Amino acid sequence: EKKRYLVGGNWKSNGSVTFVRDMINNVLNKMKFEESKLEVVIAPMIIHVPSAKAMLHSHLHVCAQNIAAEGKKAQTGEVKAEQVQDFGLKWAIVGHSERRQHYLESNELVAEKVKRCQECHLTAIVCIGERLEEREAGQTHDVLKQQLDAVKASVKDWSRIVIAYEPVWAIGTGKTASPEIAQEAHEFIRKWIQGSVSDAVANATRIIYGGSVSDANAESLITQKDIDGFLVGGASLTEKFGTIVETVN
Ligand code: G2H
Repeated sequence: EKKRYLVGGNWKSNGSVTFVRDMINNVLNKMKFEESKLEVVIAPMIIHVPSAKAMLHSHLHVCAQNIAAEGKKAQTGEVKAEQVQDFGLKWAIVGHSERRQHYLESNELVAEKVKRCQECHLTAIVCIGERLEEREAGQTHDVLKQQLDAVKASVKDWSRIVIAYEPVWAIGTGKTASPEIAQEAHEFIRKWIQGSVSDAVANATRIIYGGSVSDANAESLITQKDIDGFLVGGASLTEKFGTIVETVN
């Protein structure tokens, strides 16, 4: 039985007041899809979250791009899971490779953030993926296993976890993983869940692909057995996102 697909638009640090308004009115609110088959979430920069939430049709969910780890009371510049929850959001991206790379987020820190999401009933889109040199050294499975092992203890409710496989070498580079490479990694992740959690959770958990997803490659990826949706970066800033959503639907 096929689970509900998930497509996320990760706007990263892009967009302006005008962009947000136009993208929502001209593209996102015009998309047609079957909610029973597909869930769509949009992750704007935090400063645009309130206006996006007010403008988006209610079947499009707003997602935080990041949340604070457990910390001292005062954390200048951070947004806590409680505040994301208080604002009425139900989703957060955690452990994106750009944060792992540029903000030195370790597997342990990502695990803390996953825990915070669980405590605040946010569904976490947990990003994992190997770097080019790791793939070339044949370490892909080891890296994915370490990233998954690290978050395991943080998760009590697997229904609020989505795994995003995002090979770092395919992010924003225009190099998509081939459907075969992506499927192979997704199958490995599903088997990890089976072995580390349970068969039922492995079957129910959505494993989505991210890394230069476009209107041109969405079809060949989504037809793979273990690909349950996408996390879209660059293409989510354009009308191509609507085409990707239609393709998945
Ligand atoms: C991967 C992806 C979105 P892009 O980071 O998370 O971005 O589609 O631009 O490669």
